[in-house]
Amino acid sequence: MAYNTIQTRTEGRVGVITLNRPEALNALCDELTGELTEALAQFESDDDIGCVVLTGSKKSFAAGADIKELQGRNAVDLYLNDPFAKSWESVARFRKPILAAVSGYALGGGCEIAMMCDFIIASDTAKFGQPEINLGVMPGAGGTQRLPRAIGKAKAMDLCLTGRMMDAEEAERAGLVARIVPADELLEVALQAAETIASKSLVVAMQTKEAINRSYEMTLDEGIRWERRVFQSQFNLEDQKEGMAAFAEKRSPHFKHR
Ligand code: DAK
Repeated sequence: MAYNTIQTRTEGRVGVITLNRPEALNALCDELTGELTEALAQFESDDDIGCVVLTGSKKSFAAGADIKELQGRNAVDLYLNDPFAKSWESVARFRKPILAAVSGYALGGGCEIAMMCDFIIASDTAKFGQPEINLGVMPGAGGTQRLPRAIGKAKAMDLCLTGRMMDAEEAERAGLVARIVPADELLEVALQAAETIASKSLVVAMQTKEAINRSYEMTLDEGIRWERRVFQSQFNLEDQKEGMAAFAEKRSPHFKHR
């Protein structure tokens, strides 16, 4: 499929989506978020894909929503049409595992989209921030909600109120990113992680992702009860029989994703 603002490819069971608007540091214009939504839908419905990597360029993962497009919008238009809900949230709603491989700027909506992914692998050049306050608005795609859950109230307040950027080391210390790697190795490491995930049972990987995400929505008691029910149901999977048999027979498992 040919896109104007993103590129897609597959590497084995991994789908790679590269944001590609270098002239605007991958600012998230409507066309880009529309294409991203379409690409995610394709990968979600493709049985041969077990994990997706979302990445940008060396200089910028995404420098936020496209400010030049945004500036003409008004509150009634945004409220009635709620344009971003349909496209941006396709990342948060994506059911298969999805990693963000972030190099350079992940600002505003760029940081928010990275946080919608299951985890972030950052290059040592990555810079995260929610600078919307400099534009006279606040984060609008989850920044005030996902950021404090990821890094705690103090740092989330600091970033959202001052608009300052946080480098990769600070982001890792704060718990926003899972790993930091040298910029030249970012894609390779992200692909390795994605290939590892894609080699597991897709059903179990999706249920694991769902369970961890549910932990943000449920009490501990309800979450643990829900986890147990899903765990029990996994003993109906061919992949559970195969995984445990393979261990006992000292061989690698061959999962069928059922
Ligand atoms: N939008 C549009 N163009 C952008 C852009 C952006 N966010 N960021 C950079 N560009 C463009 C620049 O205008 C410039 O274009 P030309 O002037 O060459 O035509 C080109 O990319 C290169 O940028 P710079 O010349 O500025 O490059 P520098 O290296 O000097 O600076 C920078 C890099 C990342 C520090 C700087 O570009 C910058 O501060 N960019 C803006 C970062 C920012 O404020 N991001 C937050 C955007 S607001 C919503 C939900 C969510 C949102 C909105 C609504 N709803 C639910 C309704 C999200 C809002 C945001 O993300």
